[in-house]
Formats: sequence, structure tokens, C-alpha cells
Amino acid sequence: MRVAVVGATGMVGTVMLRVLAERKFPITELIPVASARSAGKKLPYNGEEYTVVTLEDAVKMNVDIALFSAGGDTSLEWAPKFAAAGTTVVDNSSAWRMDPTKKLVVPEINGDVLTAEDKIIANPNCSTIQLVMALAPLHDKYKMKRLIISTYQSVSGTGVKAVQQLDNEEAGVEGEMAYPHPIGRNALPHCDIFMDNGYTKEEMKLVKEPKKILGDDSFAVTATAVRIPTAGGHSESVNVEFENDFDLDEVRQLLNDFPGVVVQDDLATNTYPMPIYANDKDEVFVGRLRRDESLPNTLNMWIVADNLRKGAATNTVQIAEYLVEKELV
Ligand code: A2P
Ligand code: 11C
Repeated sequence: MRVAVVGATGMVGTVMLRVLAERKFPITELIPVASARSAGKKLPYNGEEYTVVTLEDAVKMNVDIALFSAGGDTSLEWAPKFAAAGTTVVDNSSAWRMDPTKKLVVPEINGDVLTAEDKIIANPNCSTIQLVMALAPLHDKYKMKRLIISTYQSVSGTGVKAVQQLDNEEAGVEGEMAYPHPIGRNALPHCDIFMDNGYTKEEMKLVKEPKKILGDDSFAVTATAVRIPTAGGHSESVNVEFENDFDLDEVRQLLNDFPGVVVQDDLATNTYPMPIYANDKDEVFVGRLRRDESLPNTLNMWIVADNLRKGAATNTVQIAEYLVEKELV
């Protein structure tokens, strides 16, 4: 496969290169792509160096698969041009996710919706991916009625500038601000931009994307997304009301049996998911499983994953793997 990584110099693009190499993706030629500022720069991949090219050059290079993580505007403009040139694009931006003509995919859940006709495929938002990974097996069995989600999101989700802001604050150094407030020793109930309804865009992604991925809009969702001063790894407190009652041991079993999900839930040893543990791992970790004693058929859970890996790069690469495996590219 001739594979382009668009945004190869960025936070997610860098992890994409690592994940492609780790998973031994069948690459015959790697084409790292970034802005004109980075063209000519060398990037390491699998022990060799590759030269960064521009989108204008890459689109002419007969690419089989392009993994995009260079922002929504770049995707809106360039994904259709790559698709027209015969390339299958897997896009990590929010540009195409809610477009009814595009598939929004977490391979373990709905990989089977993909066909060879899909030329632009959307990768969900990081906080959505870890959420649906933990909910899909439970929804299948007990059917969700309502979800209340509160997120605790790391600064790496915002990008390099935000990681730098936290580093600067921790070192007591003045610098550029990615957020309108300090993030160190703070919690900002503000991820992404505010919408007309008073929710943030991140909160609305959590409301809309799970319904599309699970192919079911019969359940209700409300969310509050909060930025906290962790470097990497998003956490989520989720309250889920089901139509049908559940057994907690069976919940643990269903979660453990689901590919890519690991239950960490042993109170005697203070074992529960944490961002520092999830760091650099591909699995979604679930714990603090307990009955909501205030409502029937209702579960409380705590979900943690590395937002740059399963939340972004790994899921994108898994979609590409699925396409190759099923001979859809
Ligand atoms: P560059 O490093 O040349 O600016 P992040 O998500 O960490 O901010 O990274 C964004 C990625 O998207 C970087 O690789 C960046 O390249 C790339 N990028 C940003 N704007 C463009 C553009 N207009 N064309 C191509 N790549 C872009
Ligand atoms: C965050 N979820 O942590 C964001 C980052 O829609 O792909 C990814 C934004 C997106 O702020």
C-alpha cells in the first residue's frame, strides 16, 4: 500500500507514524505530508528517514490510503481531491463525521458498514471512541435509554500549544496561552468552542457521534466536557440508564470479552483506570462499575483511554487495516 499521512509533523500524525510501524501496516511507500512550512523536512519511520511533501505534490502520487489529521479545513478542501484521485481517505478531523454520506467508524463496533465505495471515512472524536467502546457491548445486551457523561480531558487533546501552556505554567515560565485561563491547578468546563445552545462543540460531539456509530438514535445523551491539567489520557464518568436490568458480574464479563476493552476494577487493591496507566496503550480501560442506587437499571462507570492512540491514531490505522483486510482498497 502507498500510504500518505497528512499532518505527519503534528501531535496525532506523529503517533500515526508510530502506530503504523508498530502494527506493521503493509506499506510499500510512506508519504509524510504537512504544510509548505515543513516540506523537505525529514521524518523517521521504521528506522529510515522520509521527506515531508506538500498536499499539492502528494495528491498526484498515486496514494492508496491517506490518513488525515491536519485540521478540519484541510480535510474539507483536500479529502475530496484525494478521493477524486482514487485515494481512500481516513479522516481524523470533525469535518465529515456527521455528513450523512460518510461513514463514522470504530472498527470493533461498526467496521462492517464499510464498502469499497467509501472514499472518505471519518474517524470519531477521541472522547466518543472510548465512550462507545465501553458502551457497545452493554447497549447490545441491555439497551441504553439515557446517558449522562462528564469528561476530564487532557491538554494533549487541544494540541501542542496547550501542552506547552501546561509545561510553562508548571515551570513558572511566561508564554503563549492556548486557553483563556490558566490550566495548571485548574479545571476548565470548556473543551472546543461554545455553540448557540450553550453547550461546547465537544459536548455536542458526545451527543451526536455515538448514535451514528451505534446506528441507533433511540437513546438520550447529555454531556459536560471539562479540561484538566493531565498531559495525556481522557477520563469519563458515565451514568447509563438501561431499558433492561443488568447483573454487575455479567457487565464485567461483557466488557472484558469485548476486543480492546479492559476492566480494571478491584477496590481492595485501589485498582481503577487512570490516565497515567492508559498512557501509550491502545486499550480502553473501564472501572468503578457500580449500580446507581437512585434509579432502576442504571450503572455508573469510569472510562479512560489514551486520546492520541485509540482516541485518534490507533483507531484511524485500525480503519485502514480493516479496509486492507477486507480488500476494500
Ligand atoms: P505543519 O507542521 O507543517 O504546520 P497539530 O494537530 O499538532 O496542530 O498538527 C497539525 C498538522 O497538520 C501538522 O502536521 C501541520 O503541518 C499540518 N497542517 C496544518 N495546516 C496544514 C495545511 N494547510 N496543509 C497541510 N498540512 C497542514
Ligand atoms: C479534545 N476531543 O480533547 C478533542 C480533540 O474533534 O477531533 C479532538 C478534536 C476532534 O479537545
